[in-house]
Amino acid sequence: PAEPLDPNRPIKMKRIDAQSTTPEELETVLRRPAQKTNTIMSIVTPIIDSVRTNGDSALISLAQKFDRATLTSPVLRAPFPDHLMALSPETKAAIDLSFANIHTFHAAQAESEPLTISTMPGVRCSRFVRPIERVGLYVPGGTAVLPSTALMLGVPAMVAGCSRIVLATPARPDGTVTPEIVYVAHKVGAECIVLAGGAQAVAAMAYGTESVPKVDKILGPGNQFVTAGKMYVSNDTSAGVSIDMPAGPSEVLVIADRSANPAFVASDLLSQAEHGVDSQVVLIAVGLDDAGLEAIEEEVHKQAVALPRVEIVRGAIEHSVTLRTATIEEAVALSNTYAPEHLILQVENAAKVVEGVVNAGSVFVGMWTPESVGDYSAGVNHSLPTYGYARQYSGVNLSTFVKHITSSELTEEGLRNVGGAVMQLAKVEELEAHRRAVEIRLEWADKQKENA
Ligand code: HSO
Ligand code: ZN
Repeated sequence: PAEPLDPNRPIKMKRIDAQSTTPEELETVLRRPAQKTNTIMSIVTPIIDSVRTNGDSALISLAQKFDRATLTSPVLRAPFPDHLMALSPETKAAIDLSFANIHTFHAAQAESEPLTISTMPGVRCSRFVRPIERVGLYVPGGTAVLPSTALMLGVPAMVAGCSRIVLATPARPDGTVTPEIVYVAHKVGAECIVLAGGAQAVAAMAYGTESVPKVDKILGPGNQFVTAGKMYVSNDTSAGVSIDMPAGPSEVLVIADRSANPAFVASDLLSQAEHGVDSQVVLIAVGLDDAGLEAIEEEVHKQAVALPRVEIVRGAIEHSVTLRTATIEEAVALSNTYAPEHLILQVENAAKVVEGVVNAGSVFVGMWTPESVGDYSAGVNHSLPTYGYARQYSGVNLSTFVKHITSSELTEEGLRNVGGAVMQLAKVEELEAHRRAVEIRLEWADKQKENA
């Protein structure tokens, strides 16, 4: 039998010297664990099928099975009764302040004027914005309640002008939802809360049920079942639904130099580690000697053992790593390779270092900026690309909730200016009707002139 683990064993990150390590080895160290999507898909598919065929009654029995929640209806509809969103004044004030900051930052992202330009005389091209009409926002349940995620998805949807906002979150065993989430749903103008988690929530919003409205886009983080569900429905053309981005476990990469306060560095690493045992935590120590590293390691252990979620932290820290580099340039290059969801810069001239950042979801600049402020209240969004997808995806922002539509408007002069090129290319593609659509107009115009 395995020996019981010593609860006092050190909570310590693995150390690696970047300079004495080959780039290939470094890549292996920084590689995220593989996601086993196939087995998950085989669990998720029957769940989605059952929601499609049996609608509300499937949601009710799945809530019983997975959330141990007894529901009479799978939907809580607005206006939400006051007693379901009763909060302490402190919590209400905190949500209100965060709501205001997130609102301000996302409203500032609006493109107020359509973009219009003449590419040639008489050829006017425009691009304008319209909200995605119906959006479904998934707020995970699980080991923590996350009203902040409801804010991060709901506020930009509201600012974008989405006409129907549907929120989904698993119910508690008594069939209710955390009052904080109900309050946020109320503030962002959600029309209902779907009392479902996992792939069943995704399926309900993708296809609609008797009481769940079908949506056009599904957003929000979640476990592997939620992620697999989102992948499934976004690949099903009969659902006609898109998703925000692929999701993986949450991550942070902290770059710290000798100027950093070891206690601050440790606190940032731990805030990420407490999210889940699968959280990815990376520290890049720039120019730190052994004593400097030990100071951070001591803080990590000391602060970790005092945390309520110490066992989750222990799990995350066990597969986390510290890389030591000589220069900030090396550190930034490694970070760009890893493409972290969150990048924290506790270094001298941190603002200057940001200029070198190419791949990251969101950057936290300088000693006064813990990730927590962005997670909750600063105004930036916390729904960000993980798993290296910061290389090609943006975090949730205002444009996540809109489409760009283009328009062109030509005058006769405009058609004369581009018509030749259009007709020539149509000829090359042997699409005669395309060519004629121009020619017929120009001939008609010529005739008008002759008759004048
Ligand atoms: N750091 C998480 C978001 C979060 N933190 C929610 C606290 N609550 C992923 O970006
Ligand atoms: Zn967080």
